[in-house]
Amino acid sequence: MTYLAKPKLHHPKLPENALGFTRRDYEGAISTLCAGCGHDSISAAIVQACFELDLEPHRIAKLSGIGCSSKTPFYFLAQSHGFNAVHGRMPSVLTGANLANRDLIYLGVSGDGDTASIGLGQFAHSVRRGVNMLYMVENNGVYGLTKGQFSATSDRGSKSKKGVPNNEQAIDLVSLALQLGASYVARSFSGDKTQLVPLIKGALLHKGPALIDTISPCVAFNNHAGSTKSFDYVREHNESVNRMDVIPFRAPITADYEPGSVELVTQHDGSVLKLRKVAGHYDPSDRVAALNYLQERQAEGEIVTGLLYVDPEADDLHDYLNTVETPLNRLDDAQLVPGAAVLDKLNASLR
Ligand SMILES: Cc1ncc(C[n+]2csc(CCOP(=O)(O)OP(=O)(O)O)c2C)c(N)n1
Ligand code: SF4
Ligand SMILES: [Mg+2]
Repeated sequence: MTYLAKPKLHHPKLPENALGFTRRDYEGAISTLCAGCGHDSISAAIVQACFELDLEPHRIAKLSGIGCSSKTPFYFLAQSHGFNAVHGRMPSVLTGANLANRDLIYLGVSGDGDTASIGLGQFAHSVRRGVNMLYMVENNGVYGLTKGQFSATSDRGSKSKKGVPNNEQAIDLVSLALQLGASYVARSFSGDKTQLVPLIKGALLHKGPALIDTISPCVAFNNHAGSTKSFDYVREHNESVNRMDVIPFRAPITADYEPGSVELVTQHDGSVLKLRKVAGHYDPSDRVAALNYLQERQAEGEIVTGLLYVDPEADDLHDYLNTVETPLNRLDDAQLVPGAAVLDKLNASLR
């Protein structure tokens, strides 16, 4: 694939993070997506989140499938590991990479077609297996790359650009991820960077399968009146349950809030999710209540956004498999092939 590299020059006064990197060091090539595409805003949010978290780019692995959304990893984190898989097959490649090297931060980027149509099985199994990752869906309700066919997340009754209604039931990826056992589940909107950046930061620091379903309007094929994934429709129906700040483990927590109005969730690495409640008494620690709430609000035509569920104590695939702390790709031959005596002992223990 050809792409245009961004010029390396930047303003000398551009802020640096704790590693001495500027935001530019987290960027990628110049985007070739349509001007105004929601996916570009998500790329910008990922750049900002990684810059603010002081992440070392070589510690991140970004993987994707096929689609306009899956092209976006070319446009951020140019210094990170990357793999562009086959349509709908990103989750299994990510699972394999994660098993081989548990030390990297895994960022899977996908589209609604890539995830909810051809890749539905792969998505489901990666989540239920507990793969430690941020699975980012850039959800526009259409197959953008192949010119705007309805995808499986397109709402029933939503109209195509030419006025044809979608009669099929939509798959709600947030509800699905909750049912499958995801331990960090959020929905956001590409047009709301203030909400999206902290959600990405929290998910990157989370241990376990994290899903962010980000509604990301396709300006070429799904941004008209009659679409439920257009900028106007999402702005009008967006109901945020909370607003989040992320406090990395080394930063002190300042009490600049009224008691009871903010909930602090400490994650396994010591980072703190500071949740400012917006909608009544929404409780992001209750999986069943989250599912019910989503169904109720959806029936009222609302699009619920925010951090919908988090289990800060979640285990991941490596815990389930009881793998060693050392990444498997760093074990030497003697550790990988312990010999006949060890095998005999193991067999004897199973008799
Ligand atoms: C096996 C296979 N089947 C079909 C296609 C054609 N195809 C390419 S992208 C795409 C859909 C992309 O939709 P989505 O994942 O929602 O991404 P978007 O372009 O909307 O961001 C399809 C059907 C393909 N590349 N490979
Ligand atoms: S076709 Fe749609 S999804 Fe693809 S780049 Fe253009 S606006 Fe974005
Ligand atoms: Mg799509």
